[in-house]
Amino acid sequence: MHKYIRDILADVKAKNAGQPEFLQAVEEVLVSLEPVIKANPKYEQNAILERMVEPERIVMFRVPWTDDAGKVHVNRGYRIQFNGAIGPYKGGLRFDSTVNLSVLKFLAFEQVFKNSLTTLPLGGGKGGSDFNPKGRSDAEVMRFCQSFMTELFRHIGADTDVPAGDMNVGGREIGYLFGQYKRLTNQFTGVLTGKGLSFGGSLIRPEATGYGDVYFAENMLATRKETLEGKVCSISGSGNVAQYAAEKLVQLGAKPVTFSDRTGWIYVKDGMNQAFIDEVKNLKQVKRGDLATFAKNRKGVEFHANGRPWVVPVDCAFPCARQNELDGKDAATLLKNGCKLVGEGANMPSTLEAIDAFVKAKILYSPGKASNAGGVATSGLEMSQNSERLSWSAEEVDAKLKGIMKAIHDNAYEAAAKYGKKGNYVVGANIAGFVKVADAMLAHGLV
Ligand code: NDP
Ligand code: 2IT
Repeated sequence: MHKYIRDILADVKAKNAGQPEFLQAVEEVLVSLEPVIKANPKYEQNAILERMVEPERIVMFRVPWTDDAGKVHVNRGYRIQFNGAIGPYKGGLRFDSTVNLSVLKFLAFEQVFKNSLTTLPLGGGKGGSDFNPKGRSDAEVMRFCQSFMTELFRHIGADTDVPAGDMNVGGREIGYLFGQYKRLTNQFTGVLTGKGLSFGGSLIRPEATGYGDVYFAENMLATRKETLEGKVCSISGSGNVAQYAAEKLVQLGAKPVTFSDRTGWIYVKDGMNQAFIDEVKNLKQVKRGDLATFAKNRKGVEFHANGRPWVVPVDCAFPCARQNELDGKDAATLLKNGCKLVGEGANMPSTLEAIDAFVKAKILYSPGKASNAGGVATSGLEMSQNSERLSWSAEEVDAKLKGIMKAIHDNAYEAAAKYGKKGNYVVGANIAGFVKVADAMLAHGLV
């Protein structure tokens, strides 16, 4: 390993002990930057890596709120403004009991490279809270969101930092957050994306991450003169990204056979159709229910309380739930069963060991920061529409999304080929994302 990279990694480990997710994300990126660091001494001379692994700013705050019984709760809120070299900070908010500084720092770090890949002028950020909306009433979620925004509003803005949704933050939460921002500032601006259509949201934003993930897979398959037609596909998760990945797969003639959630996973041997996916959308978006209950007495649907969907033999796998949900053992099972493509919809769903196995096996493997970038890219399109006070048709947005996913694919493919790693999308995505941000930082001087 190049000495500069080795030294920075050691330094990051020493300074961020106790942040395993963040260290994992940094290691994955830094190790793959070796060829570009070697070829360009200017990055080391200007301490670009030292600056890139240090967030520009982290805000942590108290979020007090009352439940429906009048009991007071206190959660912790965060916003990490990681790198603003190429645009306003941009990235989602995650509400989940598993949220901590390590998880949000890994997500914000990944977001910097992802947003650079989108071809749009977006810096990287992430935020959220250890609050879990599951099992809470709408009124409780509203009071939490209002309290959260009462601190967050002073740190964000349409040209400063533009949050959006992530795990457990969807249209309902964005609506409450937007309402409180508007009330506090008396301004109607594009300060959040993923908004409702009646107040500045973009058509196709809810679909964009899942659709984009599948468009990216199509582009990868095209390099081997293949298509998705007839391919059996497993999907993990059953939330926003998973639902629309399944929908696009069905539209393109593939056969999605699994979904998962916190209660377990389902296997639909004959493949899902649109009506089935609509039922899952209703289950998750409206009823806020679980797959265990949903699968009960349902013909053609097997429910498994234990294990993961990766045991099912498939042509393609789409991890769309959470970080580290696919480990070395799962990767070996997928490969043994003939899986030819893994297209990450979630952020960092594969462990370093799993990534290594996919790269070694030379299957088509796309890291989340490339293949799930369609969500934030469409958030960028929402920001453009808000700025020009116009809204584009679904066809227009979808066409732009498709074009962006192809551009991300081609840029990553070419960057890998340029450095002798043809077909390695990990190296390609990291290098293509890195160079644009690094060069902007050099141009800005030491800031
Ligand atoms: P949702 O909250 O809509 O869905 C998350 C899904 O993952 C749910 O089905 C959830 O189960 C499941 N899940 C979460 N934690 C666990 C766990 N510990 N064990 C088993 N299942 C779990 O989130 P999104 O679909 O928005 O996000 C999914 C992933 O995609 C995340 O990694 C996110 O960062 C990433 N992503 C999202 C983007 C977006 O635009 N939304 C953009 C790019 C990446 P349950 O239903 O039981 O809660
Ligand atoms: O991880 C992600 O890219 C997101 N959660 C979407 C961020 C956004 O600003 O749309």
